[in-house]
Amino acid sequence: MTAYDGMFVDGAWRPARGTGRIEVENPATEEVVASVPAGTAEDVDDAVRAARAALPGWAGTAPARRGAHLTALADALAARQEEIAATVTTELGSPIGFARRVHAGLPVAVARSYAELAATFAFEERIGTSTVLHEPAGLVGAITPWNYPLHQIVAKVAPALAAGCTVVLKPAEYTPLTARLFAECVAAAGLPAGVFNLVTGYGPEAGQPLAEHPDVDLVSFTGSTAVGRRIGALAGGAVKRVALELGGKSANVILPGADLATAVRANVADVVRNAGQSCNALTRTLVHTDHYDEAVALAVEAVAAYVPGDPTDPERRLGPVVSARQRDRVRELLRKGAEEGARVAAGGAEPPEGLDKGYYVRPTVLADVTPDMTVAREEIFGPVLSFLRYRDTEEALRLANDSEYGLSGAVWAADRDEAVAFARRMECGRVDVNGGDFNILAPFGGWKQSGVGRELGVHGLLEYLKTKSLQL
Ligand code: TXE
Repeated sequence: MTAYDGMFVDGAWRPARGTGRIEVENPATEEVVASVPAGTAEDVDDAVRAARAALPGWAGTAPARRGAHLTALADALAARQEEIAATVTTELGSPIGFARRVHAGLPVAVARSYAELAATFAFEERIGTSTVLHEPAGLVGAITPWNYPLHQIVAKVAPALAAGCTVVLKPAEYTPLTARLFAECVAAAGLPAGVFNLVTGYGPEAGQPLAEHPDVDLVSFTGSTAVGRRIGALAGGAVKRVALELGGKSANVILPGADLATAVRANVADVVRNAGQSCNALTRTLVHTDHYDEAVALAVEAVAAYVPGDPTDPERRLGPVVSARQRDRVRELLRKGAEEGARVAAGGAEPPEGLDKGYYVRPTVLADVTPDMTVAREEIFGPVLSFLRYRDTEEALRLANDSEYGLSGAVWAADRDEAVAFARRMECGRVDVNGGDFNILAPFGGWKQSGVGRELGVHGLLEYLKTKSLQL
């Protein structure tokens, strides 16, 4: 067990103000593997002061030069990819293969995309007789969750730095070790002191003071809808910019004539990925009543291939969920689903066999789910698919859009034009048509209760800029 000290403030590790600690648990073994300081409002104050002092210099740095710094940061992250992957596996429980490819690999690509955008974006443009300036929004308070510990950080910090903002980050209490590695990469890349600062801590003690801080110009939050609403209210009261990336209950619509086996297998892979802890997971599968039984049978067959177990095994595709709390939450929702009449076609709330340690959940297929059931409405954040049936395409669309959330969705059809026409009518921020790759330059963000603002690509950059128009 390693006890880490310090907050990364003003370009160096400095002692925390308080004595509180966060214990970091390995969800596969239930062992405490490390501890980090639990920050308080005083640590947040120090970090905000450093970020404020660094702001004029960084905002005044030529964008191409900021881009060069981001390239150095991407290189530093790439150099430590293996260590990052191992750390994510230890504190999140992600299977190591997925951790290498996605948790460690994706952020490098995102950081590089912002290095390029910093150099190529038109920070000044002409609109008719006016010159429009896109200026840094200021000091950013970033609050991130644990489900993609590094990606969530980079998806906020990289565009903020590209825009010329300075940042104070409060990462999730479950995954502070990855955040510390990120800070070490910032230092290794030689970014100017104070441009990026890290305060580890719990939400109410460190996150809230950051969101409330009068010297923070913009709060960017990813996490639960409950906390997001609270942060949105705080920001609204202070007339402060805010970006919120919250939960989802995304629909996967399989239209009649689509390749059922491909669509169902892809759906299972999508929901089991990261043990179901993805905000854009396609957790509601909508199938025509004529193909419903076959689709459920295909899903039951597909989930059998995902055997939960040791995430350090390179062949493993399903590890534990992040915490005892998350496991209990998933199990409780599964119990509720069964109580409300859903049929457990595979998996279920009982612990998986042969695993006496670790926060494992069985990959689960729920059939006969109706739109009013809790499992069809609430985000479960576990490896659970809910199958709903529809009788015609209009009903499929109604069901797909019958959610308080609107983060993402998917549609499958034999005819691409039919799929695109359906996708255009879905109420969400992103739709995968017949599969579709994860494009890191396309905007990511929610409609309805899934949030406000966008991440990734140029839309993610605009979030961290404010405009001024000069009438000439
Ligand atoms: O989230 P929290 P939790 C969903 C998912 C999951 C549920 C609960 O359904 O089961 O949320 O997860 C910080 N002021 N998502 O409890 O608490 C906290 O320290 C300021 C979806 O872990 O919202 C952490 O850094 N900050 C999601 C961050 O908020 C506060 C990803 C997120 O934690 C705070 C994660 C406060 N009062 C969970 N309270 C997604 N959209 O991807 C907490 N925090």
